[in-house]
Amino acid sequence: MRVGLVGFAGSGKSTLFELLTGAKPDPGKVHGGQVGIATLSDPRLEFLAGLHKPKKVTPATVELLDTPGLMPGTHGDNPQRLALIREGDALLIVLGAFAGSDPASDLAAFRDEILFADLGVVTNRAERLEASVKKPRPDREQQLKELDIVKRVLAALDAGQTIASLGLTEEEKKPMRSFGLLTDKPEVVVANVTQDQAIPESLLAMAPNALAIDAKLELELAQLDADERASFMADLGITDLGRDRIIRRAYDAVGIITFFTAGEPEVRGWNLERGGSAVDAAGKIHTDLAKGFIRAEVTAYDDLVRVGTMKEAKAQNLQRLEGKDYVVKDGDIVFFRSGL
Ligand SMILES: Nc1nc2c(ncn2[C@@H]2O[C@H](COP(=O)(O)OP(=O)(O)O)[C@@H](O)[C@H]2O)c(=O)[nH]1
Ligand SMILES: [Mg+2]
Repeated sequence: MRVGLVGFAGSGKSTLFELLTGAKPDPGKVHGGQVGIATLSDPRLEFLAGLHKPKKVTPATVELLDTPGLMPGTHGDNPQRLALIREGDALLIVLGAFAGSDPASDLAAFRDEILFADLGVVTNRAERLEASVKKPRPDREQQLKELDIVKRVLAALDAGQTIASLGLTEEEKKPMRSFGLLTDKPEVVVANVTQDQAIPESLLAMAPNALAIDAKLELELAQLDADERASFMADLGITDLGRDRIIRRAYDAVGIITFFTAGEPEVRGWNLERGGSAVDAAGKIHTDLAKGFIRAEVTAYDDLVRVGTMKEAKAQNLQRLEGKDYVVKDGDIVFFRSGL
């Protein structure tokens, strides 16, 4: 799972990148996109670690890509700059909401830029297909079908609508998947505010789920030791931090859930696409585990917390044996039985 930090230059992307990943932004790397790893802090992992006392605790992670950001004004080379994030699963749009910036108009301008960039890509594809279907060829039927969809997408983009808003099926989107269309990606909107500032109403009108963070202040807090941090937070009246909320929201936007494996060597959180099966989950750990899949022993996290121990969960028949097609739920603790 990869999430691109995007927005205009100077909005606070690199500050947020450092806060979320702990990696120093490297000006030499940002041009090609700097990758960092953010961990999902999860109280469930701590509970499981308390039970199993493992040698190692490994949280689920997400890859973040810091980008140079767009230049304000008319398009310019923004479509090329945006090409960096075509492979991402979601856009984390960072809007400056400090020092007189206007995050609502920046969001409008940003959305305009991604529409424009997609329009370029899709127009190209439409032109190629138009030329191609004039000739007799074995996949002409297929191409006609694709052209039909591409034309619908073009009409939507022309009218200022995103591809996501069209509600196309996965099957319909398939031929366009390799283009990494930006207006088809889920968005997480973050207003980079100064301290106690609220998100402007004008921004909430456009992005009701926008999150606020003071990236610079939180980065400064993150660099303090725990005691100092607690006392600064008390002085400033800060009760919770934006960092975890943003990572959690990125997971939800992409549609990723967490399942756990728990034992003495390691307690670990894993990412799985929502709706994924037990055998999909096994494949996240190792291809052999999926190939040799026999059964999954599954305990729901809430059941475990209620009864207190794995042993008790087993005694109360809360440890279920599930087959390949079982749809894994967020929080499931899974032990895979494999024949390989
Ligand atoms: N006042 C204020 N300045 C910030 C904040 N966040 C970032 N900055 C400053 O804005 C400038 C640009 O930040 P940076 O993270 O490099 O932006 P980027 O171009 O989007 O990567 C830097 O000088 C930051 O110190 C903030 O929350 N408040
Ligand atoms: Mg930067």
